Amino acid sequence: MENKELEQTLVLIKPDALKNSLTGYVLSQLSQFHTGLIFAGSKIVSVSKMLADEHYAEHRGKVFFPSLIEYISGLIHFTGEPWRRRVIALVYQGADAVKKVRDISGPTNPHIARDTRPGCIRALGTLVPLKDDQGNDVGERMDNLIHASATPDEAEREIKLWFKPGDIPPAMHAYPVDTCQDFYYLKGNKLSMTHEPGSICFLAPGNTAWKSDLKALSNLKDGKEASCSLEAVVAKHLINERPEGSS
Ligand code: 3AN
Repeated sequence: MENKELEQTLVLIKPDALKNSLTGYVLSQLSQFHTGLIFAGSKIVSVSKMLADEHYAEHRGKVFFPSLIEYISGLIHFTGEPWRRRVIALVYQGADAVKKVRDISGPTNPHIARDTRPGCIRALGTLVPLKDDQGNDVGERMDNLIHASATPDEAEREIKLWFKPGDIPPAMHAYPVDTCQDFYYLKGNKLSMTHEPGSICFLAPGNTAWKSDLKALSNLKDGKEASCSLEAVVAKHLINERPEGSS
């Protein structure tokens, strides 16, 4: 992003914030009056395993990863209420968007947030001990209410993961888009260029898509290395399209 005035960042208001009715508080803290930032996108998202896994890809294999995926998917805070399992995904835009929102969010660990930055949003979060099958402490889950992109590069990856270009007004697009020329289908977890029974068409000729996604798909279909995984391209196209687990 060359024009700093157009810098964008991703915010997720996570299930613990929704459960505790903190949405209004978070939006108020991030309002244009306080931050100078404006909305570029917003959506209520039922978070699939595919989306959660991709969002937190850097933490795969860590002891807290399974619990982190359950947390962002709403399974922890809305166990018996699947219809309430959502996050609010937002794109904010403006000068120094990433740093401004990170500052107001505060440190990742809510206890450290309380100690070092009282008043920041994550100071209202909680730490939950994680146990193994024998009941031994193996770590903790950080229920910290809000996700905020850590760097402009991370913001680009995350915004493209959660939002299609069509979710954001064209004049606010921060990353190049292009028109899709092919049909792309998902069959199971495989990419296919032709329709087969049970396959899902996630992009069709004429659709607007992130240019980097189209490049990645073109490479993946040719068996070449791509800048991101198939799941990172597909997940956003399946948001709110069908219940988790159905094909
Ligand atoms: P941040 O959300 O501040 O950018 P990341 O990206 O390092 O922090 O971590 C993403 C999420 O993973 C955090 N919000 C937190 O819920 C969880 N997490 C990160 N590090 C740990 C850890 N050491 N123990 C437990 N959970 C963690």
